[in-house]
Amino acid sequence: MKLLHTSDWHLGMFFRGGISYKEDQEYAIQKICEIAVNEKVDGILLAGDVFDKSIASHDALDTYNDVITYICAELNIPVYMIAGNHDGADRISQCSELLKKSGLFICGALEEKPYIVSLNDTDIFLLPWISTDRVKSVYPDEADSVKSMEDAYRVVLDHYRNEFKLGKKNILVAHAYIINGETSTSDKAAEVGTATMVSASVFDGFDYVALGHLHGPQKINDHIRYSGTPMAYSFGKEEKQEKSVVIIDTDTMEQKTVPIPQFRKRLTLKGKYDEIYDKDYSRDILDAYIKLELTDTFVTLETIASFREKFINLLEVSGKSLEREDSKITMTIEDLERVVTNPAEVFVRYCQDTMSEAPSEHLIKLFNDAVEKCEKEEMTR
Ligand SMILES: [Mn+2]
Repeated sequence: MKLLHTSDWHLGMFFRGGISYKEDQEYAIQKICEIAVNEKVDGILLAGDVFDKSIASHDALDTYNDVITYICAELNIPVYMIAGNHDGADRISQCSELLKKSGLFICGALEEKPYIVSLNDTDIFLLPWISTDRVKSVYPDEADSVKSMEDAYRVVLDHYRNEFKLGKKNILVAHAYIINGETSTSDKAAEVGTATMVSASVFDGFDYVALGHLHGPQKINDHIRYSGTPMAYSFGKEEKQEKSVVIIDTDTMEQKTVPIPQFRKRLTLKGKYDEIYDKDYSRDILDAYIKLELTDTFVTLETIASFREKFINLLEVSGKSLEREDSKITMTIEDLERVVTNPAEVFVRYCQDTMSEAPSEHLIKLFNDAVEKCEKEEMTR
């Protein structure tokens, strides 16, 4: 039997309130479906953070509905899914008993009875994101021994391991932060703190552990992998990661990764203003999610506005700061859009840019009064 492991779709994610990744996500997930078909997999393991927010947006639900229905009903490939720390555990598991009949297996919150789907030669164990509090309340008799996340995983997984059957392969789908796992900028916002770290040994005994949580694809040991996100969600390390899924053959327990083609590139361009502005770039770079690092230029709203004409998906610009000679500042498209609708902020930026000084409260008040007066005159005209 063959299984495909993916995670951290983060449906509904936006770039800091601005640009939606819907188009990119749908493209990447479509590619994952193509890989599933080409590889003739018998199931898809979706290891949490399906959504970006616990109360998923309309757009996110829209994509989820289309994609999951397509996989389960059109492709006839079952999906084995758990809630990650970003998902609303109770929300995503609505009607989960009913949905099993359609090939959608969802484990929302931890329950006392381990969630197991028994297939021919393989048992799939679903373990959602857990907290120490949840584990204490589900297993009150063992609450005293749960002092850390590590303890919590040991308690829960001992219950799971008690269900191992002779001659069966045991595959676990979980959402956890393993010590020494490599983080990316986009999962820093997630609950990646030392308090939630666990050692790889808590998963001992399972033939394969399909993990979600960290966004870079990585192999922890022969039995444990993070599939990573379907697309890059941050600059830096993630630009260089080749996003992929893992294909697991349960007969041989062989694993291989298959790259996921991307709708847009994501990259950082570093150099002098003129060099970057005058250079001819290929279409895929002009369309890419871009971060500019200008080495010789002050970052102003004008800088962003002018480069945005060249790079339509420019997200961030960093360069020299007017306020402090020795430091760098980074501005985002969101900053630009916010100031367009807030005249006082444009005024403050203007003073900073031209006079190297922020205006006083008094000056800002005078400016706001003047704007208000103009707006009134405009209305009575
Ligand atoms: Mn995540």
